[in-house]
Amino acid sequence: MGETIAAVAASGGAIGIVRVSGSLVPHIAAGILGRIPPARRALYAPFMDAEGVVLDEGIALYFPAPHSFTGEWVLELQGHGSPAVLGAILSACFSLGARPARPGEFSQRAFLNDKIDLAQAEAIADLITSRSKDAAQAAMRSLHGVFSDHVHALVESLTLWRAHIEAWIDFSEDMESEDFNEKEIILAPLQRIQQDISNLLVQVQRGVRLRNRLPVAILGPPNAGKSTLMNRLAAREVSIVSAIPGTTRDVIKEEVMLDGVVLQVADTAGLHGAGDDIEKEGQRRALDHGETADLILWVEDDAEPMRVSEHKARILALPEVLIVRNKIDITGRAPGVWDDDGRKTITLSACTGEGMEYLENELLSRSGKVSTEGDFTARSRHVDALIKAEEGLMRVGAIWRNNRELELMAEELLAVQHILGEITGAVSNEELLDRIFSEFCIGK
Ligand SMILES: Nc1nc2c(ncn2[C@@H]2O[C@H](COP(=O)(O)OP(=O)(O)O)[C@@H](O)[C@H]2O)c(=O)[nH]1
Ligand SMILES: [Mg+2]
Repeated sequence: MGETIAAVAASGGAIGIVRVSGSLVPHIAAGILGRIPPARRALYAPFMDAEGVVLDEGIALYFPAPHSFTGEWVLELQGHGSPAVLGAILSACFSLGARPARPGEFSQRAFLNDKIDLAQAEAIADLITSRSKDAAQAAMRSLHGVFSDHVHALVESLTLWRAHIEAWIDFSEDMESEDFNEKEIILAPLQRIQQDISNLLVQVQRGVRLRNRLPVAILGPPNAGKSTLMNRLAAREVSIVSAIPGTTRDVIKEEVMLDGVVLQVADTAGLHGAGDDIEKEGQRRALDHGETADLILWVEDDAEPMRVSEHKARILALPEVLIVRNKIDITGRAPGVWDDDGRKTITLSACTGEGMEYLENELLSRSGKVSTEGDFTARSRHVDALIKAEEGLMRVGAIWRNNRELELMAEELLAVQHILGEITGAVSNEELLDRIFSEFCIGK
């Protein structure tokens, strides 16, 4: 801290931006622009190096501390997008005392200066990498503190409850008296907070999925039409389609956009247990992929119901499997969603596209797109924290039931508060911060 940092924050387009933050900004602005720009106003000016050579001309924006993104003095120089031009402007900043910014360092400073909390800083990264409008909107809501507000509310209820419990510690002998209303003091708050955490957990898990793009694996016997289905979903020829079994060997992945939701679809080698070494390796990868996917589409050839794979039982035992009976253009079966022995089954033709809407609707509802209104992005570290908080509260309940130790309960509650505090960064350590910000891009 204290050092002034500079980085190219945008390049590759018509316009590029060099961003500088720190106490040397007035000095650097004077050096490059020949004057101190007005605060928060666009100034059109030449950008010069130390020798007075004009490197570029563009717009300078000057934000005196603390009214800036980082809370420090900030200068943004918008020049032409050439990496060479931007590199020269950046070098001029370095020669005036700035040093290169590390990934996410601007956001990290904004966090350290209390401009944003940790969940909001993460939302910035999510917004930058968002691939769909829904994901972007959800990231915006996190950035505006929707998620953080939920966490603050939880921490507040916990604090209040703990204070209440602590007030009784010195009077624990009175716990047998009439004054001590067990339901009001212990059971009701416990239940309410547990409910709040589990509600938030559901939202957060949806937020993680929105950010992560749902991994979907297409599996099934050879020649069932897996690659044809992949190409239909991707709306382009991603995989080779052929009547020769064993065509697909590697796992082929493609991002598929469906109504604002991004899926990561993987087409895999047909599973039949035989084949040469390459095919066998392909099948091993297919099975591995199935095990890590959030959803499996098990594709079968409706015209050849007998061609089932020995791996079918193993795949169907996995938690999220949709059966797709393909090639109904041959069998004449109607397209639709069916309940086949308690298994959701979709009949369609990947070739003609008939019935694809049933599959797409199913994919959308499983990707968490029920209503994204009010959703926010979140990360698995937030899910982990909420699960730990749930466990902590379970321990609190157990302590009460087993030995009514108020002091132990208060201690456990404090630990839960700390766990939740890690989400917003109210409680943080250097290692956690480094891990989070190092995933950001430079200049952010
Ligand atoms: N009639 C018909 N043929 C299909 C359909 N889907 C795939 N096929 C054909 O089935 C064969 C195998 O398709 P492919 O997608 O390569 O199967 P994969 O081995 O499961 O990837 C190819 O000749 C495709 O043209 C379909 O819906 N209807
Ligand atoms: Mg294939």
